[in-house]
This record gives sequence, C-alpha cells and structure tokens, in this order.
Amino acid sequence: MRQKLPQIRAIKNSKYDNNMDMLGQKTRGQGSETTGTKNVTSSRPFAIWVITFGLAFSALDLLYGISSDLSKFSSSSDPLLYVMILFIIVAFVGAAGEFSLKTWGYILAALASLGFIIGANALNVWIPTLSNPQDFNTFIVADTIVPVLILVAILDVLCIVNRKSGINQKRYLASPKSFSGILTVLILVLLSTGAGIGALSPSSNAKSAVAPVAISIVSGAFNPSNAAGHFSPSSVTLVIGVNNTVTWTNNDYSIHTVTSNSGLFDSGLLNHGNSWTYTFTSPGIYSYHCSIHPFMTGTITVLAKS
Ligand SMILES: [Cu+2]
Repeated sequence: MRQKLPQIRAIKNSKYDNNMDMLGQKTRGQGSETTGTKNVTSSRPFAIWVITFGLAFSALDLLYGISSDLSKFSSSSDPLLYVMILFIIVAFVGAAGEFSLKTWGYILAALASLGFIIGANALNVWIPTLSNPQDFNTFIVADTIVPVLILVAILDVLCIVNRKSGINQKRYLASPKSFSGILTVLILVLLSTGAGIGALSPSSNAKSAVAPVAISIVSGAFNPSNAAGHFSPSSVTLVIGVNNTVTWTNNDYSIHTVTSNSGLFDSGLLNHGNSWTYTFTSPGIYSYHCSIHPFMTGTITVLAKS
C-alpha cells in the first residue's frame, strides 16, 4: 500500500511531474507524499530567487557600467566590449530560464557566472579591493558583480547537482533560514559596507596648472598584437619647464601599469578610466613598460629648456 500510493499520484499528476522534479517533489519516498500536491503551487526554492536576482543585477550593473562605451560603439570597439555584451545577454536569458526552473537556465546561469569570474580574473579586471565608486567600472566589477556571481555560481552548481533528486530536498537550497541565507546576507552586507567605504574615500583628481601631455593606454592594449598599439603615442618628447608633465589614462578594460625600466617611477595598478600623472625633472631618455604586459612599451625623451 505504501509503495503504490506515490505511483498513483505520479500518474494522476503526470502533467506536474517535470515541475515537481525541478522543485524537488519526490514521486517516491514517504516524506513527500503528504506535501506533494501542496508544494507544487508553493514558492520557488530560495536558491532560485538568489540566482535569478543575482544574474539580473549583475547584467544590469554591467550594462550601466558600459553604457557610455555602448553609445560610441563601432565595429572596431574593444573586443572585451563584445564579450561583456554577450555576458549581459546570457545572464538575462539564464535568469529567465532559471526562474522557469529549466535545466538550460541552470546551465546558462553556470556559464555566465563562472565565465565572468574566470574571465575577469584572467584579464586582471578583478582585483579584490574596495575601490572608489567614482572609479566606476572597477567598482561595479570588482566590488559588486564578482561577489554576487560567486554566490550565484555556488548555488547554481548545487542546484544542477541536486536537480534530479530535488532542490527542495536540500534545506540549504530551499530555505533562506540556512547556510545559503547566511551567505546571501553576508554578501549584501559586504556590498553595502564596500559602497559606504568607497563613497567616503576621497577621490584623487589632482589638477595641474599646465595641461599635461596625454598618453592613452589604448583600448585592447592587453592584446600583444593590438592594431592600435599599446601606449599612444608610444614615443613623446618633452621640454623641461614647458611641458614636462605627462598623464597616462587607461582606456582599456584590463588593468595596466606605467613602470619605468630603470625603476624611477611606477604608477601602480591603473584600472579602466584611471589616470596617472608624472613630472619629469631632468633631461634624458626614459623607457617604460606595463608590469602586467611587458610587451607594452613606451619612451619619453626629456630635453633641457634651450
Ligand atoms: Cu598592461
């Protein structure tokens, strides 16, 4: 008798069976018999909400971050911009599939979250620091999207592993009053304190009386064979007392440095949109490079005032 009952239920509710499997209602076993019908209409597992909103938040956040670059989008734009647009699309579609409790949604969610974390790490975009919100691209990538996507990736992989036996069978996936609930609150607290500390820290936008000579770290500079080069212009001549101050601006999505070959100067890590200024005080030829990408090189020639 005990063994037959679930089978009858399974046939009667065959239309629900797919949903029931996704939601974790077993068609066998004793514990779920009494609650089987009730749980079909109950809310989704907690993990599904976290993954759906985590993906949607990350996609919207990144969309906002790259919106200024999208407005001047062209076929020759930074290849990373295409990758980020692809992430946004996959994340949105994955969020919709995840919320519909579809297996392809779980897979897309895993691809988007793990792909972003691994990609950001590989490209040195992700340096885990509490950066200034005014340094917007780094702030949203390093301090908001990556922590959220780590949570999404953990929960999503657990959902994929447990989707056959049932997500609602695992308390840490089903309920906010669990390990995943604590983890979610922890991430939210980290994000808000990160934003708070970032907002309070002063911005460093020193203004110089004479406009410095501008050198761009060009879009795509992380690529050794980048058509537009790396530092532009890569060779500059200055005259002391006339124009002996240079500002480098990182227009690439990767992190770069401006590092003297002789050890005279070093910008430290420059994130997307960051600038760094240096004033040359003695004549000479100064070769420099990027410490992350040694193939990026440039030369500053400094002449005495004639
Ligand atoms: Cu570099």
